[in-house]
Amino acid sequence: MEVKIKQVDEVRISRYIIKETMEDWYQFVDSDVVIVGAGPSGLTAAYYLAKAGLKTLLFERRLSFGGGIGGGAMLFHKLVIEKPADEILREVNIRLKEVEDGVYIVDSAEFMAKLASAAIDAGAKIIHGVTVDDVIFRENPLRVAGVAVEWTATQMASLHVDPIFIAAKAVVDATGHDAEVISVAARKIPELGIVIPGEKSAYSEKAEELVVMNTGKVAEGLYVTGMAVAEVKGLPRMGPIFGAMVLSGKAVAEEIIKDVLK
Ligand code: 48F
Repeated sequence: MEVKIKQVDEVRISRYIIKETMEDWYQFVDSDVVIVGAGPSGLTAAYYLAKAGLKTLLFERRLSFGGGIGGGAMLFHKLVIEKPADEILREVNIRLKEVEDGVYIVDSAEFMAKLASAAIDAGAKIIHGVTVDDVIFRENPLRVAGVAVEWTATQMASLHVDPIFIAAKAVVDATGHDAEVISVAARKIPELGIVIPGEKSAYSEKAEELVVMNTGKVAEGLYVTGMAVAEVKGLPRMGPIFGAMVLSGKAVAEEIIKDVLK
């Protein structure tokens, strides 16, 4: 097959990549919202926040989307979603199979891809390979004012490299079971008065509602969503049913939209 391909030399390839990357970092160094973690709750929050017009930056430690979605249940590639979370999935064109009244099965690859795509299309900036390892705080009033970030690769190599900082009006811990951001804030800023009881064992029916009900602000400027809620509020886990994750992502977005735009 004969094909005429535009010729681009290595210097131009490198220059374009460096320039465009730095423009993104420069623009987002002062964001409305920083979300930590591209699992189901973080991606859903990013979608609704960006859709509301907030400058939304999401950092994901890995080079992939979806957090726990991709692993499904014991690597089986289907997950359970229940009413009313199905409305959020339908909004981003994820197909569902109803297996009983109000209970649906979703394909994990489709779930990850379409949720991430919707967040990006809404205007959220997602940067992979970056780990949030600390927060910025301010006094009078006491608040969380942003995050400290480092390349995941730098951390994995145990190199002693200082981070850079990103300012934000709201920081969202969507890091899943370990609630990494709030754990750091609780340890390093005791004045915030955050005590972390830790997640309880599985009780799926109860856990779904409890996680959504307890989603939201934990300190000025600091919010929690998804499984991090269970860790921070001492709630049971629920396993491979994901309704609460997307409902929690939407709930945290709604609270931040009110707080930031007031
Ligand atoms: O774990 P994860 O999917 O969090 P979630 O949105 O959803 C939980 C469910 O997947 C599942 C469950 C539901 O029943 O139990 O576990 O609460 O996604 C968390 C994402 O955050 C990234 C991590 O790689 C994952 O993709 N992450 C964690 N810590 C950091 C981080 C960090 N410090 N910096 C950047 N990314």
